[in-house]
Amino acid sequence: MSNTVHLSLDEVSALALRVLRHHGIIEAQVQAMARVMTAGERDQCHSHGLFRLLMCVQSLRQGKVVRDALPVAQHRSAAVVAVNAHCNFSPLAFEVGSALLIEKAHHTGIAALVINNCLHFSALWPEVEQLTQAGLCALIMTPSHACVAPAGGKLPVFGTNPIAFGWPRANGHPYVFDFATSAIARGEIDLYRRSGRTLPEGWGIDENGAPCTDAATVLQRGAMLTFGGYKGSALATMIELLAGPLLGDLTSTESLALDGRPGGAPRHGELIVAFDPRFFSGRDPATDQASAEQLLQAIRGQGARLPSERRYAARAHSIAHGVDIARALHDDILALMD
Ligand code: NDP
Ligand code: PYC
Repeated sequence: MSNTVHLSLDEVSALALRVLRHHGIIEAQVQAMARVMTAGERDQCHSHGLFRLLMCVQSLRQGKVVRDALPVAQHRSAAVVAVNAHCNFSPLAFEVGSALLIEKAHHTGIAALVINNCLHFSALWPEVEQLTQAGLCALIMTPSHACVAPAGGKLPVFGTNPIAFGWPRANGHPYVFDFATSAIARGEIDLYRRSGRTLPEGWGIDENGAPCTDAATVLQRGAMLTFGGYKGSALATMIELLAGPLLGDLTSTESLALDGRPGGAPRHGELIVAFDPRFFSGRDPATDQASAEQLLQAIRGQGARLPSERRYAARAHSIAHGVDIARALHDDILALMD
Protein backbone atom coordinates (compact mmCIF):
# COMPACT_ATOMS: atom_id res chain seq x y z
CA MET A 1 0.00 0.00 0.00
CA SER A 2 1.28 3.45 -0.88
CA ASN A 3 2.17 5.67 2.10
CA THR A 4 0.34 8.60 0.50
CA VAL A 5 -3.30 9.20 -0.42
CA HIS A 6 -4.08 11.08 -3.62
CA LEU A 7 -6.88 13.67 -3.39
CA SER A 8 -8.33 16.26 -5.75
CA LEU A 9 -8.65 19.74 -4.26
CA ASP A 10 -12.41 19.22 -4.03
CA GLU A 11 -11.74 16.11 -1.97
CA VAL A 12 -9.33 18.03 0.26
CA SER A 13 -11.99 20.65 0.86
CA ALA A 14 -14.70 18.01 1.44
CA LEU A 15 -12.53 16.27 4.04
CA ALA A 16 -11.89 19.51 5.93
CA LEU A 17 -15.60 20.40 5.78
CA ARG A 18 -16.61 16.96 7.11
CA VAL A 19 -14.26 17.11 10.08
CA LEU A 20 -15.13 20.68 11.00
CA ARG A 21 -18.89 20.08 10.68
CA HIS A 22 -18.52 16.92 12.77
CA HIS A 23 -17.24 19.13 15.57
CA GLY A 24 -20.22 21.44 15.45
CA ILE A 25 -18.60 24.69 14.33
CA ILE A 26 -20.89 27.33 12.88
CA GLU A 27 -21.19 26.85 9.10
CA ALA A 28 -19.73 30.22 8.01
CA GLN A 29 -16.61 29.44 10.06
CA VAL A 30 -16.44 25.88 8.71
CA GLN A 31 -16.40 27.29 5.17
CA ALA A 32 -13.76 29.93 5.98
CA MET A 33 -11.47 27.40 7.72
CA ALA A 34 -11.83 24.82 4.96
CA ARG A 35 -10.89 27.44 2.36
CA VAL A 36 -7.69 28.30 4.23
CA MET A 37 -6.71 24.65 4.81
CA THR A 38 -7.43 23.69 1.21
CA ALA A 39 -5.32 26.62 0.02
CA GLY A 40 -2.47 25.43 2.27
CA GLU A 41 -2.63 21.92 0.86
CA ARG A 42 -2.95 23.26 -2.69
CA ASP A 43 0.18 25.42 -2.36
CA GLN A 44 2.05 22.54 -0.68
CA CYS A 45 2.41 24.34 2.62
CA HIS A 46 2.00 21.08 4.47
CA SER A 47 2.41 22.47 7.98
CA HIS A 48 -0.63 24.72 7.42
CA GLY A 49 -2.95 22.60 5.31
CA LEU A 50 -5.09 19.66 6.47
CA PHE A 51 -2.50 18.95 9.18
CA ARG A 52 -3.96 21.90 11.07
CA LEU A 53 -7.19 19.95 11.62
CA LEU A 54 -5.35 18.08 14.39
CA MET A 55 -4.56 21.32 16.23
CA CYS A 56 -8.05 22.74 15.74
CA VAL A 57 -9.82 19.59 16.92
CA GLN A 58 -7.60 19.44 19.99
CA SER A 59 -8.75 22.97 20.90
CA LEU A 60 -12.37 22.01 20.21
CA ARG A 61 -12.14 18.89 22.36
CA GLN A 62 -10.58 20.87 25.20
CA GLY A 63 -13.53 23.25 25.16
CA LYS A 64 -11.36 26.23 24.14
CA VAL A 65 -13.51 27.26 21.18
CA VAL A 66 -16.87 29.03 21.18
CA ARG A 67 -18.15 27.08 18.17
CA ASP A 68 -21.15 29.25 17.39
CA ALA A 69 -19.56 32.66 18.01
CA LEU A 70 -19.96 35.05 15.11
CA PRO A 71 -17.22 37.67 14.78
CA VAL A 72 -18.42 41.24 14.94
CA ALA A 73 -16.73 44.14 13.13
CA GLN A 74 -16.50 47.48 14.88
CA HIS A 75 -15.56 50.79 13.24
CA ARG A 76 -12.93 52.26 15.62
CA SER A 77 -11.78 55.25 13.56
CA ALA A 78 -11.39 56.39 9.97
CA ALA A 79 -8.41 54.04 9.70
CA VAL A 80 -9.05 51.23 12.17
CA VAL A 81 -11.58 48.41 12.10
CA ALA A 82 -11.63 45.88 14.93
CA VAL A 83 -13.15 42.42 14.86
CA ASN A 84 -13.75 40.43 18.00
CA ALA A 85 -13.63 36.73 17.15
CA HIS A 86 -15.16 35.86 20.54
CA CYS A 87 -12.97 32.77 20.96
CA ASN A 88 -13.78 31.27 17.59
CA PHE A 89 -11.10 30.74 14.92
CA SER A 90 -9.47 33.59 12.98
CA PRO A 91 -10.42 32.91 9.30
CA LEU A 92 -14.02 34.10 9.61
CA ALA A 93 -12.91 37.14 11.63
CA PHE A 94 -10.60 38.11 8.75
CA GLU A 95 -13.39 37.58 6.21
CA VAL A 96 -15.77 39.72 8.26
CA GLY A 97 -13.25 42.56 8.71
CA SER A 98 -11.39 42.60 5.40
CA ALA A 99 -14.06 44.34 3.30
CA LEU A 100 -14.15 47.31 5.69
CA LEU A 101 -10.34 47.31 5.93
CA ILE A 102 -10.06 47.55 2.14
CA GLU A 103 -12.66 50.31 2.02
CA LYS A 104 -10.84 52.29 4.73
CA ALA A 105 -7.41 51.84 3.11
CA HIS A 106 -8.78 53.07 -0.22
CA HIS A 107 -10.25 56.06 1.60
CA THR A 108 -7.43 57.04 3.99
CA GLY A 109 -4.34 55.56 2.32
CA ILE A 110 -3.46 53.38 5.30
CA ALA A 111 -5.74 51.32 7.48
CA ALA A 112 -5.53 48.54 10.04
CA LEU A 113 -7.65 45.55 10.91
CA VAL A 114 -7.37 44.49 14.53
CA ILE A 115 -8.54 40.96 15.29
CA ASN A 116 -9.00 40.08 18.95
CA ASN A 117 -9.72 36.87 20.84
CA CYS A 118 -9.17 34.54 17.92
CA LEU A 119 -7.83 31.01 17.88
CA HIS A 120 -5.11 31.13 15.26
CA PHE A 121 -3.88 28.15 13.28
CA SER A 122 -3.33 29.37 9.73
CA ALA A 123 -0.69 30.73 7.39
CA LEU A 124 -0.89 34.47 6.72
CA TRP A 125 -0.35 34.50 2.95
CA PRO A 126 -4.00 33.80 2.01
CA GLU A 127 -4.92 37.04 3.76
CA VAL A 128 -2.01 38.99 2.27
CA GLU A 129 -2.90 37.79 -1.21
CA GLN A 130 -6.50 38.89 -0.80
CA LEU A 131 -5.39 42.42 0.07
CA THR A 132 -2.98 42.62 -2.85
CA GLN A 133 -5.86 41.63 -5.12
CA ALA A 134 -7.50 44.89 -4.01
CA GLY A 135 -4.36 46.80 -5.12
CA LEU A 136 -3.05 47.19 -1.57
CA CYS A 137 0.32 46.48 0.04
CA ALA A 138 -0.14 44.51 3.22
CA LEU A 139 1.71 43.65 6.40
CA ILE A 140 0.35 41.02 8.78
CA MET A 141 1.66 39.62 12.05
CA THR A 142 0.50 37.53 14.95
CA PRO A 143 1.98 35.94 18.08
CA SER A 144 1.28 32.28 18.93
CA HIS A 145 2.15 30.04 21.91
CA ALA A 146 5.47 30.67 23.69
CA CYS A 147 7.91 28.04 22.44
CA VAL A 148 10.85 30.10 21.12
CA ALA A 149 13.81 31.27 23.23
CA PRO A 150 15.22 34.78 22.76
CA ALA A 151 18.75 34.99 21.30
CA GLY A 152 21.14 34.47 24.21
CA GLY A 153 18.50 32.76 26.38
CA LYS A 154 17.11 29.25 26.69
CA LEU A 155 13.55 29.62 27.97
CA PRO A 156 10.56 30.03 25.64
CA VAL A 157 9.22 33.58 25.53
CA PHE A 158 8.10 34.15 21.96
CA GLY A 159 5.67 32.32 19.79
CA THR A 160 6.76 31.33 16.31
CA ASN A 161 5.33 34.76 15.44
CA PRO A 162 4.82 34.87 11.68
CA ILE A 163 5.11 38.04 9.62
CA ALA A 164 3.86 38.37 6.06
CA PHE A 165 4.14 41.08 3.45
CA GLY A 166 2.46 41.54 0.10
CA TRP A 167 3.13 43.85 -2.84
CA PRO A 168 0.63 43.97 -5.71
CA ARG A 169 2.05 43.66 -9.24
CA ALA A 170 0.36 44.82 -12.38
CA ASN A 171 0.94 41.49 -14.13
CA GLY A 172 0.93 38.12 -12.49
CA HIS A 173 1.14 37.04 -8.90
CA PRO A 174 1.95 39.51 -6.14
CA TYR A 175 5.28 39.53 -4.33
CA VAL A 176 4.52 37.82 -1.02
CA PHE A 177 6.64 36.52 1.81
CA ASP A 178 5.26 34.84 4.88
CA PHE A 179 7.48 33.22 7.47
CA ALA A 180 7.83 32.46 11.14
CA THR A 181 10.37 34.55 13.06
CA SER A 182 11.53 31.25 14.56
CA ALA A 183 13.97 29.34 12.36
CA ILE A 184 10.97 27.37 11.12
CA ALA A 185 7.27 27.01 11.99
CA ARG A 186 6.46 24.74 14.92
CA GLY A 187 4.12 22.81 12.64
CA GLU A 188 7.11 21.93 10.47
CA ILE A 189 9.02 20.57 13.47
CA ASP A 190 5.97 18.52 14.37
CA LEU A 191 5.99 17.06 10.85
CA TYR A 192 9.67 16.12 11.37
CA ARG A 193 8.67 14.41 14.64
CA ARG A 194 5.82 12.51 12.96
CA SER A 195 8.10 11.20 10.23
CA GLY A 196 11.05 10.45 12.54
CA ARG A 197 13.42 12.85 10.79
CA THR A 198 16.33 14.61 12.51
CA LEU A 199 16.09 18.40 12.64
CA PRO A 200 18.69 20.58 10.94
CA GLU A 201 21.10 22.34 13.32
CA GLY A 202 19.97 25.75 14.49
CA TRP A 203 16.25 25.08 14.87
CA GLY A 204 16.13 24.11 18.51
CA ILE A 205 17.77 23.56 21.88
CA ASP A 206 17.19 21.08 24.70
CA GLU A 207 16.15 21.95 28.26
CA ASN A 208 19.78 22.89 29.12
CA GLY A 209 20.10 25.26 26.20
CA ALA A 210 22.34 22.87 24.23
CA PRO A 211 21.81 22.55 20.45
CA CYS A 212 19.30 19.77 19.80
CA THR A 213 18.18 18.02 16.62
CA ASP A 214 15.57 15.73 18.19
CA ALA A 215 12.14 17.12 17.29
CA ALA A 216 10.30 15.62 20.29
CA THR A 217 12.85 17.04 22.76
CA VAL A 218 12.69 20.50 21.22
CA LEU A 219 8.88 20.45 21.23
CA GLN A 220 8.31 18.93 24.66
CA ARG A 221 11.22 20.01 26.88
CA GLY A 222 13.48 22.42 25.04
CA ALA A 223 12.81 25.49 22.94
CA MET A 224 12.86 26.60 19.35
CA LEU A 225 15.29 29.28 18.14
CA THR A 226 14.65 32.49 16.25
CA PHE A 227 15.99 32.91 12.71
CA GLY A 228 18.95 35.27 12.35
CA GLY A 229 19.92 35.29 16.01
CA TYR A 230 19.30 38.62 17.74
CA LYS A 231 17.67 40.08 14.62
CA GLY A 232 14.92 37.46 14.55
CA SER A 233 14.64 37.86 18.31
CA ALA A 234 13.99 41.59 17.94
CA LEU A 235 11.44 41.02 15.17
CA ALA A 236 9.67 38.43 17.31
CA THR A 237 9.59 40.99 20.14
CA MET A 238 8.11 43.61 17.83
CA ILE A 239 5.36 41.17 16.82
CA GLU A 240 4.60 40.35 20.47
CA LEU A 241 4.21 44.09 21.15
CA LEU A 242 2.37 45.19 18.01
CA ALA A 243 -0.01 42.22 17.85
CA GLY A 244 -0.26 41.82 21.65
CA PRO A 245 -0.41 44.78 24.05
CA LEU A 246 -0.94 47.32 21.23
CA LEU A 247 -4.19 45.51 20.39
CA GLY A 248 -5.14 44.90 24.02
CA ASP A 249 -4.55 41.20 23.49
CA LEU A 250 -2.32 38.39 24.74
CA THR A 251 1.38 37.79 24.30
CA SER A 252 2.50 34.28 23.35
CA THR A 253 3.43 33.59 26.98
CA GLU A 254 -0.03 34.67 28.13
CA SER A 255 -1.70 32.64 25.38
CA LEU A 256 0.16 29.49 26.44
CA ALA A 257 -0.66 30.12 30.10
CA LEU A 258 -4.35 30.44 29.19
CA ASP A 259 -4.32 27.24 27.12
CA GLY A 260 -2.51 25.24 29.78
CA ARG A 261 -0.52 23.06 27.42
CA PRO A 262 0.86 23.23 23.89
CA GLY A 263 -0.73 21.41 20.97
CA GLY A 264 -3.96 23.38 20.62
CA ALA A 265 -4.41 26.58 18.65
CA PRO A 266 -3.11 29.66 20.45
CA ARG A 267 -5.60 32.41 21.33
CA HIS A 268 -4.56 36.03 20.85
CA GLY A 269 -4.81 38.94 18.43
CA GLU A 270 -3.70 39.62 14.87
CA LEU A 271 -2.65 42.90 13.26
CA ILE A 272 -3.29 43.53 9.57
CA VAL A 273 -2.10 46.78 8.02
CA ALA A 274 -2.99 47.79 4.46
CA PHE A 275 -1.44 50.58 2.37
CA ASP A 276 -2.99 52.08 -0.74
CA PRO A 277 0.03 53.02 -2.92
CA ARG A 278 -1.90 55.86 -4.57
CA PHE A 279 -1.60 57.92 -1.35
CA PHE A 280 2.12 57.47 -0.74
CA SER A 281 3.85 58.48 -3.93
CA GLY A 282 3.57 61.74 -5.80
CA ARG A 283 4.71 60.03 -9.00
CA ASP A 284 2.83 58.36 -11.78
CA PRO A 285 1.92 54.85 -10.47
CA ALA A 286 3.36 53.30 -13.64
CA THR A 287 6.81 54.73 -12.77
CA ASP A 288 6.66 53.21 -9.30
CA GLN A 289 5.49 49.85 -10.64
CA ALA A 290 8.33 49.87 -13.17
CA SER A 291 10.85 50.66 -10.44
CA ALA A 292 9.49 47.83 -8.27
CA GLU A 293 9.62 45.41 -11.20
CA GLN A 294 13.24 46.38 -11.86
CA LEU A 295 14.11 45.49 -8.27
CA LEU A 296 12.34 42.13 -8.45
CA GLN A 297 13.93 41.34 -11.81
CA ALA A 298 17.37 42.15 -10.37
CA ILE A 299 16.73 39.39 -7.83
CA ARG A 300 15.36 36.87 -10.31
CA GLY A 301 17.79 37.81 -13.04
CA GLN A 302 20.73 36.36 -11.12
CA GLY A 303 18.99 33.03 -10.52
CA ALA A 304 17.62 33.77 -7.06
CA ARG A 305 13.95 33.03 -6.61
CA LEU A 306 11.31 35.27 -5.11
CA PRO A 307 9.42 34.08 -2.05
CA SER A 308 6.08 32.49 -3.03
CA GLU A 309 7.34 31.39 -6.46
CA ARG A 310 7.50 27.79 -5.21
CA ARG A 311 3.97 28.18 -3.86
CA TYR A 312 2.56 29.57 -7.09
CA ALA A 313 4.13 26.72 -9.06
CA ALA A 314 2.75 24.19 -6.55
CA ARG A 315 -0.67 25.80 -6.89
CA ALA A 316 -0.72 25.36 -10.66
CA HIS A 317 0.38 21.73 -10.27
CA SER A 318 -2.19 20.92 -7.57
CA ILE A 319 -5.05 22.49 -9.51
CA ALA A 320 -4.17 20.32 -12.50
CA HIS A 321 -3.21 17.10 -10.70
CA GLY A 322 -4.48 17.15 -7.11
CA VAL A 323 -2.28 16.51 -4.08
CA ASP A 324 -0.71 13.66 -2.14
CA ILE A 325 -1.34 13.48 1.60
CA ALA A 326 0.74 11.29 3.92
CA ARG A 327 -1.39 8.22 4.66
CA ALA A 328 -0.62 8.45 8.40
CA LEU A 329 -1.95 12.01 8.44
CA HIS A 330 -5.00 11.00 6.41
CA ASP A 331 -5.72 8.22 8.93
CA ASP A 332 -5.30 10.60 11.87
CA ILE A 333 -7.69 13.06 10.24
CA LEU A 334 -10.35 10.38 9.68
CA ALA A 335 -9.94 9.39 13.35
CA LEU A 336 -10.89 12.95 14.34
CA MET A 337 -14.47 11.94 13.46
CA ASP A 338 -14.54 8.85 15.74
P1 NDP B 1 9.87 29.04 5.54
O1 NDP B 1 11.08 29.08 6.40
O2 NDP B 1 9.83 28.05 4.44
O3 NDP B 1 9.65 30.50 4.94
C1 NDP B 1 8.53 30.71 4.16
C2 NDP B 1 8.68 31.92 3.30
O4 NDP B 1 9.99 32.03 2.75
C3 NDP B 1 7.75 31.76 2.11
O5 NDP B 1 7.34 33.02 1.67
C4 NDP B 1 8.67 31.03 1.12
O6 NDP B 1 8.20 31.07 -0.23
C5 NDP B 1 9.94 31.80 1.32
N1 NDP B 1 11.12 31.03 0.93
C6 NDP B 1 11.47 29.80 1.36
N2 NDP B 1 12.62 29.42 0.77
C7 NDP B 1 12.99 30.43 -0.06
C8 NDP B 1 14.08 30.62 -0.94
N3 NDP B 1 15.04 29.71 -1.08
N4 NDP B 1 14.14 31.78 -1.65
C9 NDP B 1 13.17 32.71 -1.51
N5 NDP B 1 12.12 32.58 -0.69
C10 NDP B 1 12.03 31.45 0.05
O7 NDP B 1 8.51 28.77 6.37
P2 NDP B 1 8.16 29.00 7.89
O8 NDP B 1 8.27 27.69 8.55
O9 NDP B 1 8.92 30.14 8.47
O10 NDP B 1 6.61 29.43 7.78
C11 NDP B 1 5.68 28.59 7.15
C12 NDP B 1 4.29 29.06 7.37
O11 NDP B 1 3.91 28.90 8.73
C13 NDP B 1 3.98 30.52 7.04
O12 NDP B 1 2.96 30.53 6.07
C14 NDP B 1 3.48 31.12 8.34
O13 NDP B 1 2.41 32.05 8.23
C15 NDP B 1 3.00 29.90 9.07
N6 NDP B 1 3.03 30.13 10.51
C16 NDP B 1 1.86 30.44 11.15
C17 NDP B 1 1.87 30.68 12.51
C18 NDP B 1 0.64 31.10 13.22
O14 NDP B 1 0.73 31.39 14.40
N7 NDP B 1 -0.50 31.19 12.61
C19 NDP B 1 3.10 30.59 13.28
C20 NDP B 1 4.26 30.29 12.50
C21 NDP B 1 4.22 30.06 11.16
P3 NDP B 1 7.56 29.70 -0.83
O15 NDP B 1 6.29 29.49 -0.08
O16 NDP B 1 7.38 29.99 -2.28
O17 NDP B 1 8.56 28.60 -0.57
O1 PYC C 1 3.45 26.32 12.96
O2 PYC C 1 4.32 27.60 14.49
C1 PYC C 1 3.36 27.14 13.89
C2 PYC C 1 2.00 27.61 14.25
C3 PYC C 1 1.57 28.13 15.42
C4 PYC C 1 0.24 28.40 15.27
C5 PYC C 1 -0.13 28.04 14.01
N1 PYC C 1 0.97 27.57 13.40
